[in-house]
Parts: sequence; structure tokens; C-alpha cells
Amino acid sequence: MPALAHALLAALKDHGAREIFGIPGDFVLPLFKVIEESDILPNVTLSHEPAVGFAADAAARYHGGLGVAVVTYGAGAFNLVNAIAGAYAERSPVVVIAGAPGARERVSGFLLHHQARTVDTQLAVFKEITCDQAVLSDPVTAPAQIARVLRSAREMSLPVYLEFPRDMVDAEVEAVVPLPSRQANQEALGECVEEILGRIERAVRPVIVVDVEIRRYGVEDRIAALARKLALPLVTTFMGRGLLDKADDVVAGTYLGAAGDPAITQLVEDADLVLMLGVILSDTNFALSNRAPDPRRMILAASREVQIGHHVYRDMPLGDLIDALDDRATKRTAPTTLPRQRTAYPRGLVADGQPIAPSDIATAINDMFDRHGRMPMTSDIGDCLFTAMEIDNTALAAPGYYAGMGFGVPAGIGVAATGLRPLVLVGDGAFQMTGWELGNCRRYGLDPIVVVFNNCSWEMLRVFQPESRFNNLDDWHYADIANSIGGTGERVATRAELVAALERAAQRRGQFSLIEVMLPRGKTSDTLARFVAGFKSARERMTK
Ligand code: TPP
Repeated sequence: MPALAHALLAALKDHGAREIFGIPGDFVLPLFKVIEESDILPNVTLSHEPAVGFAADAAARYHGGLGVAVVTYGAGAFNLVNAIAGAYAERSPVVVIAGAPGARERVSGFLLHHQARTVDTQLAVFKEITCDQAVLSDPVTAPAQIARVLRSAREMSLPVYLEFPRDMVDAEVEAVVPLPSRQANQEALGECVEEILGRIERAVRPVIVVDVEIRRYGVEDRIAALARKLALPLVTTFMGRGLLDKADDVVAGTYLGAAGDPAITQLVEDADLVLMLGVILSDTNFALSNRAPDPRRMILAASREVQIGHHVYRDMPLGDLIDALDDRATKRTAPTTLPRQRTAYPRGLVADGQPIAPSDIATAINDMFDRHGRMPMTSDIGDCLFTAMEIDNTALAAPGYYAGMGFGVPAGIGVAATGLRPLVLVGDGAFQMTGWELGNCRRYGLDPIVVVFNNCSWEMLRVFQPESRFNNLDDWHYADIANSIGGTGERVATRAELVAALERAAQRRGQFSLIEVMLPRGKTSDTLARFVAGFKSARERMTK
């Protein structure tokens, strides 16, 4: 019979985990020893637990399996809370494995180091931000608990929590047998699909809107095929930016309401049927809309439910729904009144001595993609994410809904650990939070390209409240520090320097590259400028 630690690692692998991110502590040292020596999954340690959570989250987003974060009891696990809250909000299946006291310690009568209130406060906190939990303290029940919790993570595409008491590492257990996934009721599915196809048939201006769940459930290709078959225009949400990056013929652009390409905004807002697939109905995705969500013109398939008008079909996995739609749909020709709108992304930056504006970065990156091929991206929250909307629709992981700072760099490390070379976009404020994790790249041979938007400012806050001096940040010369932590840093202030630095970074392999782009305070990307204007006018509308 395998030891529990081995059984758990094998089960993680069987359920789609490809790597482990973590930081050890005494409550997980024995488990880390097994992780390292068993070599079942590669292990990447970082410097601070928030980064562990972000990296695991981004790895899951990219490879479509499970992300894994292993941390110590209390001090380690509580440090992970914000990252897991973000993963929950944005539907990323991260398995939190937290060390915990062993059975004897729990009843020792002492307060234990890292304990916050009761021994189980950690479990109580994680219950709020995970969809399933288990404490692996009983060798008889542990394998079934692991199978249940890992299936929940996969089926719900949400974080889960496994607490691993440190005295359980060597406990002998049965192997973990994966549980079959739960499928839709066929009759309900048939009825649902007929209803959707009927609505599409009757619609004059239908449109598909897609968001992150379609990647989480691995149905992007099938949705692209369906959109082609039904001849339906398709857009992504803000959060869903980067989806269907291999189906340029299908994706018209990204819906940003008042901040976006007017043709795309019209496509969605004038539609008489909006088929929302895997969409998070959040303010960042829809608050700049001129129209409130209207159930009469909307079908929403998300979180294993399909809502049509005022009724709901429950237990409808997205994959089953798309397969059934594809089975029953017949090829449709687009009405001639339905031109496919496409967003054109800027190209051809003039490499001159002019200062750099944020939108110039997008143009320079598009030019670099033309020369070297598109790169997968991660972005932090800040003007860098709005700038990303001006870059070609390449794969992107970003906190577009939860909007927590500090995601970009560790997420890039997570993506790099999956074997890809990412381009990371990050503001100086966010870089101050987690940017130093780049110092871990050399140990693992990772070579992301990081573009720091250095405006010496919390510019996203300044745009809403320009009078506050606290938005001014100091100039930390990030490029200089990059050179002392295993990478190459370059600071650029003109468009010519930017173009040259990006080219050098594209060619430099085997170490991280940091390009510190100096930007004037008060100058935002064109997209953020439109977003702020749209936001302010929406606020005025609401307060009138
Ligand atoms: N803390 C976290 C963890 N997340 C947040 N979103 C905020 C605080 C509030 N916040 C939103 S944007 C922002 C802050 C503090 C400033 C971001 O600054 P920077 O990363 O330099 O990007 P810029 O706004 O200049 O583009």
C-alpha cells in the first residue's frame, strides 16, 4: 500500500496537475521531502506565498489541468488567502495543500506556533474561498476524500483545500481511484439545446460572448467550430481576453462597452440574442455597457448551469452542452446584414527619439510578434492590462475581474514553469509587490520577458483622484536591480530604445529580461482613457 504522500502526489498527477509551487515550513517539511525525492511532479519554490498562489493559478489557466500550491500551516496558508480568493473569483482550479499539526500536537494543551485562533481556523478561512475541502487525518477515508475533492476542483473549476497533518505523510493508504465525472441529464440537455438553437434561429442579430470558463473546461476549439458552423459573430469579454487565440477568423474583438471598439460594442449591445458561454457577469466585464443585462435577450451558460430567459437548467457541464449543440446544429449561413467586425491592432511604431506613451508599448509588441511570433502573456492589473487590449489576441492570464495587484510576475513564472516563454506586463506599483520573485528564475532556467510600465505612479488611482499626492511613487530603477538577481535589465525612455530593447530581449534566452519603460505620469493608454471617460459618464448617469 502506498504512503499517503505518494498516493496524493500520484492522484494530483492523474487529475491533471503538472507541477507544484510551494514554500516549505516545519509543518510540511516531511511532505516536501517526498515531493522532492519521489519526483512525481516537478517542484518550484518561490519567495513569498502570494506568488505561490498566483503561479499555481496561472499554470492551471495555461495548461487546463490543476494548479497546486503547497504551504505550511498558518503563516504560510494565510499568506495564500488573497491569491486563492482571486482564483475562486476567476474560476481557476488551484489545489491548496496546507500543512497542519499532527494528531498528538492538536491535543497537547499548548497553543501551536502559526496558530491564529483555534487549530481549525485555517480550515474555516479556506472554506470561504474553496469549493471543497478535506482534512487528511484518517488513512481509511483519505483516498476517497482526495478523489472527491480533486473531482470537485475539475468539475467546478474552482480552488479546493486539502489539509495534510504532518504525522500522516507515511501513513499507508489505498491508492486514490479517480471518480467518473458527472454528466448532464440527457433529456434535460436535449431540451436545453433545442431551446437554444430555436432562439438562435429566430434571432436577427445574434452574437456569442465568451469568457474564461471556456478555457478552464477545454472547449475553446469546439466553440470555435460551433461559431463557424452557426456563422455567429463572437467576442470575448475583458476577463476573457486572450481566449481563442488560435481562431482569429472567429474572434471579432473584445467587448469593452463604452471603452472599446465602437463596432464591437454595437455588435453586443444591438444584438437581439447574446449567447454567453462561460461568462462571469461582473462589473469589469459589463458595467460600461449602455444596457443592463436583459434576461429576454440573453442565454448564460456558466458554472454548470444554463439560464435562458427566466428559467435555469442545472448540472449542465459546458463541454456536454457544446457537444450537444454541435451535434444538433445544422450549418447556417450568416445573414448578409451581419458583417464580421474585426478589431485592428496597431503596428509600425516609429523608432525615433520621442518619449514613450503606453499605447506605443502595444504597437512595439505587435511589431515584435510579427518578427518573432506571438508570445503568451500574463498581465497585472493597471494600465498595462488596458494596454494589453491593444495587443494582438494572444493567450493571456490576468486578474481582469478580481483586479488584485501582484499577479503579473508570479503568474509569468507559473506560465514559464509549464514550458512556455511568457511576456509579462506589469506596472511599477504592482512590481513593487511581487516583482522580486524574478530572482527565482535563474534556479529553474526560466526566461520570461518582463515589461515594467514605470510611471512612478499608481496611475489607475490617479485617473480617478488626481489631487492625491500619495499616488506618486519613487523611482526605484528596477532595471538596475534585475542585473543583480540573475537577469538582464534595460531602462528605456524613447521609442527607438524600446524597439531595440524588445528585440534584444526576444533574442536573449536562458535568463529573464526586464525592460523598464519610463512613462510620463498622467499619460495612460488610449483604452484606459476611454475606460475612465466611460466610467465617469456611467457614474453620472447613475447619480442623476
Ligand atoms: N492592492 C491590491 C492587492 N490590489 C489593488 N487593485 C489595489 C491595492 C488598488 N489599486 C488598484 S490599481 C492601483 C492600486 C493601488 C495602482 C496600480 O499601480 P501600478 O501597478 O503602478 O499601475 P498603474 O496604475 O500605474 O498603471
